[in-house]
Amino acid sequence: MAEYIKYRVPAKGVSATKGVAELIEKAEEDGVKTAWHRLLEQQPQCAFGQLGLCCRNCAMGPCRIDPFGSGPTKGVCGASADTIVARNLLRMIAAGAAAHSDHARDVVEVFKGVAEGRFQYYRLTDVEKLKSLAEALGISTEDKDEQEIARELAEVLEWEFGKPGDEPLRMLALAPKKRIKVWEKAGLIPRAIDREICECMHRTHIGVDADPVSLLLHGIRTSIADGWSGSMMATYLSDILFGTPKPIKAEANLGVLKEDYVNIIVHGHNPILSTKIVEVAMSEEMQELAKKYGARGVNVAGMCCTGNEVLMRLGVPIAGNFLMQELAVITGAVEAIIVDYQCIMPAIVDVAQCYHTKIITTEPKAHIPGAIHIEFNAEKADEIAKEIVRIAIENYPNRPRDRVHIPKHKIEVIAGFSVEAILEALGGTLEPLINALREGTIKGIVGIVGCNNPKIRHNHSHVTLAKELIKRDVLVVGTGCWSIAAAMDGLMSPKAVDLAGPGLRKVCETLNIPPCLHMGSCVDCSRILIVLGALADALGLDISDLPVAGSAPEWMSEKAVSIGTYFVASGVFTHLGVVPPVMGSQKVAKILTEDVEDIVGGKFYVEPDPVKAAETIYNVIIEKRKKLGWPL
Ligand code: XCC
Ligand code: SF4
Repeated sequence: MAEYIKYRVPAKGVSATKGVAELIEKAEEDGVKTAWHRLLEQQPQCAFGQLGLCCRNCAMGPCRIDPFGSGPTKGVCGASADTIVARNLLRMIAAGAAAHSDHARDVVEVFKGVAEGRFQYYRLTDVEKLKSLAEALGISTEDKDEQEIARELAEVLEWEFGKPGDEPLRMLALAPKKRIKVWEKAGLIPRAIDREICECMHRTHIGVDADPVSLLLHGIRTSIADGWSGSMMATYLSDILFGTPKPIKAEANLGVLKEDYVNIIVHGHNPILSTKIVEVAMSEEMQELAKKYGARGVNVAGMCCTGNEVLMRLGVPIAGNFLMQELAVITGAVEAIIVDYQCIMPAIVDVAQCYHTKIITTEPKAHIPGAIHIEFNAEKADEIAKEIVRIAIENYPNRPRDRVHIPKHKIEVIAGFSVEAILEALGGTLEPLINALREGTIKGIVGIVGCNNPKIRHNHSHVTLAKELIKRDVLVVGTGCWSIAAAMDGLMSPKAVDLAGPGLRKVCETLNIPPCLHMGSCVDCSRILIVLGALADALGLDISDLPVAGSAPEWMSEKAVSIGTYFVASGVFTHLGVVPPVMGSQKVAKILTEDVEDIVGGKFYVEPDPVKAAETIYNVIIEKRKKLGWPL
């Protein structure tokens, strides 16, 4: 079903990642549209929407505020630009926090099933971590076996979502005391995760909260519930179930697809499914079955964050990040893409119709018309995974051999830098890192996270920002699609130390780590929070005093809005490379980029140019060092 391509994409300039341009060209030859093509068709995009000035929260609307002041200044209900912009942003935070936390809920459910002995295909892998989390939450572990501890922990964590009353979230026990004080003072302590998200929806209903300040403060509270509880739980429990990541070698970019193998891609976010697919696909039985169908075996590769999950723990190669999901199909060499949820473009089903790729959805809450739906459940995990892998293998003979093109590019990546792994690299204590920071061998640490966005050059801001920072002796850590971009650019290979400044280089060589550390998937931004908290505690400081910053240079998802907000809430100076839809209200823009700092010690900073952003971020780090009296 080739489509008429009205607007061609200038393929050469579109991406900083090797192999992307040639596949966009192939797409056009094959008559297939990608996100880049559809973005062109969307032009001009609605300016009211870009400014955040459009409201359709009730049926008296939709209402739009004229940014130039000559048209309406209020919606039908009287809502001002400030109210509308703040309400829209709050809904974005709510959706992002909901996505992370509902993912966490799914992991908690499996964890609970394992604790109760109901799910034979999963087990408690990292018992140390289980115990340390239980103890941190005040659950005594003495004289209890691991199942018992897990059962008690599961119960506490389940209540995080919907517990009644005003007691703070239990997971906040992992946050530094100084931070808690800041949040207490500002009335930002989240109660239950679902409650905060629900309250976002309530406050933004017509005729409830009209004050941008109180709306945004609730957004901050909701994001804290996401970062320090929802996402944090997803990370901790995934580690307990599947093992805490350790440095592991793998490969990145579309060149990890193999010409004469059955290629399966796992895409989405939840490791509960993807880990099983990998295990089953790698089994003797499935490898043999693939041979029967004329392939040399089965090859599994990851995409987006579930790709990060299996890369970090199992060394599964990663084929690409968000904007490369369609390109993977366009190679013509992928038998199946198996998805769970989040960041799955419905378009992959359309693209797949032009090739032979089967798109298999697995989640009751994520169906895509035109895909094969095989519902996953933890009780029958292995059987279902086998059924899915078999479909992929049986599809191998249908590969359109004359239309296969796998770009040659792939590169070595060292992933798996969990907090525990970083500590181990440091010899068991934070001391060497603290000394390096204090002496100025490393000037600071920046966490770069987030998506791709076809509005800007694919992966260019991700890698440029990272390179600009490491050459200034700033250690870069990160997650999500950033980490895949950095991996594909070679920034996570030991050779990347050549790009680091002399101080960072020395540290990396001593510790045998790359200058950019892969800390995992989107929910693993929580690992960054833990590192920041531990550094602050060890130094007797608050996170907002540390020479650190955050960045989402190419963000697009609502989850990224929630992450950015909880970084700010945690006291971090946070850069956004894509302008958020708040410019329709000077007041909201000022609160987010200035005033909020007085309340939580962090703030947003918007700069599309990654080189300029690096300079500003570096200057902020230097300012923080000055205040601490550390050498510059
Ligand atoms: Fe999605 Fe996590 Fe964004 Fe990538 S980075 S596009 S959210 S996969 Ni989180
Ligand atoms: Fe318009 Fe107010 Fe309804 Fe929004 S809530 S659509 S601004 S009337």
